[in-house]
Amino acid sequence: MDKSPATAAIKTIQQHILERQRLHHPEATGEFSWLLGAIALATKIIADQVRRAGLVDVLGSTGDINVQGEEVQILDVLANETIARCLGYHDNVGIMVSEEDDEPRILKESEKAEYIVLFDPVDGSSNVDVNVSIGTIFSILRRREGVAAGRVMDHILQPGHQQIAAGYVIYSSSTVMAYTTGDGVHMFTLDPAIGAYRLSREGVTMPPVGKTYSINQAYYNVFPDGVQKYLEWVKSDEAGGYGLRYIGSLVADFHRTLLKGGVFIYPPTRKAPEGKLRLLYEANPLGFIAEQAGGTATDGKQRILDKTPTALHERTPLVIGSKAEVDHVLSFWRP
Ligand code: AHM
Ligand code: MG
Repeated sequence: MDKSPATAAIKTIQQHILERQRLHHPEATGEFSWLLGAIALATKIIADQVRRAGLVDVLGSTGDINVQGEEVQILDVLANETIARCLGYHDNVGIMVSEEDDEPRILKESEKAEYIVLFDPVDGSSNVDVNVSIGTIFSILRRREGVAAGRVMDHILQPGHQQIAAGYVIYSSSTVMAYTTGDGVHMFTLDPAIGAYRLSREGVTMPPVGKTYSINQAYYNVFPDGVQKYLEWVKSDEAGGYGLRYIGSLVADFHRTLLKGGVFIYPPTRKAPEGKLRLLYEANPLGFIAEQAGGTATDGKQRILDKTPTALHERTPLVIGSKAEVDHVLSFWRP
């Protein structure tokens, strides 16, 4: 929107979703709008917990280690259960998959429960203890037709181009939700005074170039040769003056890249040959958003959205951002 926040028309996320649905899918029942509404509600509850971190008991670790070998934060558990409670009431959500759960949760067996919702409930959760931005990422798939009863994984392991919606929420100086259903990327800012997400940017586009690169440089020695070569080039006079920004919360690093342009890179390392980030809850949804905003996402070999997942918690290398900047990386690194 071009207008200043003071004069722009006020539109909530619910109004926006219904409006777009009426425009593009007049046949729709409205079920899908309810689902996005439930996700918005869950993230408002999480935002409230995050805002009061330090006052209520959400800081630190539970002492448990999750299925992926990572320390579970108290906020991870709270957020995961909040999402489950918000989605569980919806007849149309059949399966919930979370980075925090070992196995998918079957919420409803019926075929009418056609949606599968995948989450990273709190991305970058270890950062909450030090007041650094964190986020929630989600991806929505539709149940596949013709799958035999009980074959849950066949519904879940779909390539990213099958997503019917994806989005993220960043909990930061303000709380912002971005989502796409395949007709552009739209952003909403949570207005704490009225407890509603208000439209702040419609049809967001990622700048086609951007002189910022975002990578954990400390792993230089364990990156592949090609990535090391890119990192030498990007600092050279020839590259013409790039800046480095790395927050260590994917949502925050991605949000900046989306708005300002640039590239985010999490390559394979010697310790993590498939990279660290998860295909289903991180790379796919952000890849969908990047593409919808005119950017791109690859694992170095292929488009992220074309990868066929083989396991729930599968990891993938990720290069995501402005087209020209991703191409620069690929000109040095072709695994
Ligand atoms: P999480 O989802 O378990 O919090 O982990 C993913 C996070 C990303 O937010 C971030 O991009 C990455 O881990 C940072 O990893 P590293 O500390 O290796 O740079
Ligand atoms: Mg994460």
